[in-house]
Amino acid sequence: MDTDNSSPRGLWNEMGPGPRVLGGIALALTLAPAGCALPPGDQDPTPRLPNIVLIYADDMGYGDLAIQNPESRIPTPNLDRLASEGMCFTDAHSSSGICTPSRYALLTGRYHWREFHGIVNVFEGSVIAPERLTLPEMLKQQGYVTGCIGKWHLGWDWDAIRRPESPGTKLGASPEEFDWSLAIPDGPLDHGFDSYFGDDVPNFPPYTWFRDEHVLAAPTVAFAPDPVPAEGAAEGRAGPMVEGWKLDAVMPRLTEEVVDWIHGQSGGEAPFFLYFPWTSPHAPIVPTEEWKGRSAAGPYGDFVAQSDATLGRVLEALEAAGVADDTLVIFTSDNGPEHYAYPRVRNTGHRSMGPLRGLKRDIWEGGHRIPFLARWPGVVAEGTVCEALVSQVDVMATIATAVGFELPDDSAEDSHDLTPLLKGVLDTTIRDSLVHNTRKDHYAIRVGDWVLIDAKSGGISRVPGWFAEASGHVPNPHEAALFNLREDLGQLENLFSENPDRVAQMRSLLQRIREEGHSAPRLAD
Ligand SMILES: [Ca+2]
Repeated sequence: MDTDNSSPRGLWNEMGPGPRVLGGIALALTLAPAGCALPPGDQDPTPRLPNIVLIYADDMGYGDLAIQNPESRIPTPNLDRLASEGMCFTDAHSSSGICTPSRYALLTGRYHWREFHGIVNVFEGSVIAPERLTLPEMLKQQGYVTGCIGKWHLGWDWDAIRRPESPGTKLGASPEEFDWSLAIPDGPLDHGFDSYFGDDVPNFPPYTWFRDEHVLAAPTVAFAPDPVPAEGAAEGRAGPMVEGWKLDAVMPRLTEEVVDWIHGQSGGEAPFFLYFPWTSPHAPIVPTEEWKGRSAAGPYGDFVAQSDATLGRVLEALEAAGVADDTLVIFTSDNGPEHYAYPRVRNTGHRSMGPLRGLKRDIWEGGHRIPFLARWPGVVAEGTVCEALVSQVDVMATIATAVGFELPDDSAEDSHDLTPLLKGVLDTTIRDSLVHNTRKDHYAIRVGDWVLIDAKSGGISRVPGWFAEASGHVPNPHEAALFNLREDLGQLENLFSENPDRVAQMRSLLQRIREEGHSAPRLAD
């Protein structure tokens, strides 16, 4: 087959002799963007654009997957299966060590720290500017049906439904402060999704279901956790709640909605994009009765095992709908595990952080090196392990290539195209650098095997003394820390003082990336 290799849509062919379906996709792209009917007589039997399912776990650690932690105490058969049927990236990173910034970067292909650092707090507005191109907006332009089911946590325009007489308090708002009958703007539907179902943030008010831009039921009472979590705190912020709201009903309901949504796409003309950000295993740690005791890692382990079963339901639904072979499934997590991971090591022997140093919030590896799996039948070879440095920021440019979309210069400014890796060219370097950041003025940069923590410590989460001692942590006598991750994945041996030239180069590169406003290869001067 002949396609124009000079066009972005021919890129798949330039990558060499991939599986045949790739050529089919490239041809389909060249001939007809998705959603455009071909003229009579020109009907092409080649496959349409792939469906895309992006599953985003919340606070799931690198060591929570049995396939990358041989000592895991949690059964994760469906994650294991997804990895065995696709590619497991072992050096993949979220943009931040916390929720909102990582989600922003995933859905825009841009480092969060170019815009902000913190999370969207209770009743705060959107962090996505109206003109910012998002992943679902890009896919809608290519004819996709786009759905978001789960944890949004990128903000809404709450002021639009706030009653005029409201005192305007954000924290602990009473139910009377809002007119719950009104549409809430600037949420998922204003940033590229055709539909939304979820509870926005599982531990923030309002504790109620959202369907598109409305709440399904007005919250009328003050939050009280039910059930009280068996591990960790509920972490539920004060505010309005629907009477009878059950924290352990959230993941089961989201799972049912996702299964129904996938079946609803069956036989549809357009390809679909489903973004399924889980509320688990983030606190409140609330496995259902059915899942209690199913792991050897306590209630958290049970919650992860239950979440793994949710993944199984998604994979089953794709098969039942007859689309599993035409669907790219990506599974990843927004940041490392919460601080309950430290006592869990002592109590159960399970290491949610695996071999990594640090947890959620940290710029140590444990804060942002996360599980990352991709299954794409006919494109990604089964059972592949990819050790290349990649980021969730790269999802946007990668999918742009898959769907034949040419990214404008003012979008996805930090996104690198992972297509060669997915196609099995594993010895290529896609990323020669990656910036890690959670808090303002607290950065690290990765170059090859080296990571420079450009601060006294990579830690933000408090480390219990017993854990630090058992792990061999020692105080850093220097102003920064340099590690060779190939030889020292646990980040224990600081090579800062022995490598002044390398440190200077890495600092200089970090400064340049921060100042230039972009790092994507396609935007290089
Ligand atoms: Ca999170």
